[in-house]
Amino acid sequence: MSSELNNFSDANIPDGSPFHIHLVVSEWNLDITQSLLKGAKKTLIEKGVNPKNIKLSMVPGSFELIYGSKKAQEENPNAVIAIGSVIKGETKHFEFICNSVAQGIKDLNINSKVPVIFCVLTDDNLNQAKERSGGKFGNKGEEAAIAAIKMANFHSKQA
Ligand code: DLZ
Repeated sequence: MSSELNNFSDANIPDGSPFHIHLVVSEWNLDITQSLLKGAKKTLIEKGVNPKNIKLSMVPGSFELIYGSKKAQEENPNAVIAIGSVIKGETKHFEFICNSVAQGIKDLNINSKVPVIFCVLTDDNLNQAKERSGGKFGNKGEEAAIAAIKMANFHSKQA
């Protein structure tokens, strides 16, 4: 879980064994999202989550992470992780997708008790995406897994 720019504390990570985590993964830029998924799953299991309690749903692109995460919330897991990779092109599509996904996932967090973790890379180019999905800046999927366990624990204490 190391990254030069990692601001998460490794300390006080709760035991993941009670938790059910639902991963929603975009197929767009699949090499990147598969690496993020691998990092997230590995970390969840290392922190005690039972592999049987990790559910995976695929969606076509990052824009669909909003709907996919909403459907995942309805199954009442302890947390959802939305995994995507948006890479800047020559048009404004990048801004529309990034803003929509960030806003959409923010809205899901406001409107449901089930936390949704934002694991969507928004990079200028493929190299930047590689650096953050298992390269020199670590794997943001691993960080998302830690965030999911911490938020699942937070939720269980509020209930
Ligand atoms: C259309 C599109 C483009 C141009 N770029 C990306 C991208 O970099 N990453 C990503 O996850 N998805 C992209 N998409 C697809 C949209 O997210 C969405 O799947 C389509 O617009 C259909 O709603």
